Amino acid sequence: MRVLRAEFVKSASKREEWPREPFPEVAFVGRSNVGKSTMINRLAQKEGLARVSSTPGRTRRLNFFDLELQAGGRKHSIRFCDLPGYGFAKVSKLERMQWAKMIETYLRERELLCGVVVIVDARVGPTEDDLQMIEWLKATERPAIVVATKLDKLGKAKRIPTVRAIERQLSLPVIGFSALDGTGWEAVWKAILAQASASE
Ligand SMILES: Nc1nc2c(ncn2[C@@H]2O[C@H](COP(=O)(O)OP(=O)(O)OP(=O)(O)O)[C@@H](O)[C@H]2O)c(=O)[nH]1
Ligand SMILES: [Mg+2]
Repeated sequence: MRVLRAEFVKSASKREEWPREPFPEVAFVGRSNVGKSTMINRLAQKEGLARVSSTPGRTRRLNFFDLELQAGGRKHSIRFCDLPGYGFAKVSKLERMQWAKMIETYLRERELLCGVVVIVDARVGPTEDDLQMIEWLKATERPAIVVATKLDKLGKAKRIPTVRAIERQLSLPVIGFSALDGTGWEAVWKAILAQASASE
């Protein structure tokens, strides 16, 4: 499995701005600062592709990326969508409602969307917002790929048991990931490709 190409396409807030080429699309959702943009950069093997910030709540629009992956003897075109994080306290209620609306409209109406990567912090486990997102995706029949990230911040002996505990809590498979050391890179890509292939 090899990434051949990864590039930023555009930022969008309104539906009219969503890219039109019919590539299978995968969205990345999760709490603000959980590591969505960093995960995209790591999967794409391209530092600085998606903007990473030490200030939470920086991603305020939908950011689209086009990738080409070599896997299983063929090339796959896949589009990523980096969504603004939820649960960030330091913004006004109005702004939070606008974000929620933007995310919900996208997740509900984006026809090319074939999977949603829900990212949780391995050290924290699923928050109330994460649980709501997972329930909501289930109700709208959007397939969720749950990934527990920042695994490198846990002691080695705690990593697998922590991922298993989150699986039990959610009754869903969970992939352990670290953008720092690359744990889970292949597993996340495999899950994404499986969703993309199922939608073809
Ligand atoms: N140690 C470690 N740090 C990580 C990992 N992933 C992300 N980070 C750090 O977490 C912080 C937030 O990462 P971002 O990728 O900007 O998070 P985000 O979810 O895109 O945040 P918003 O766009 O604000 O919603 C940055 O300081 C990253 O370097 C990881 O796997 N391990
Ligand atoms: Mg981000």
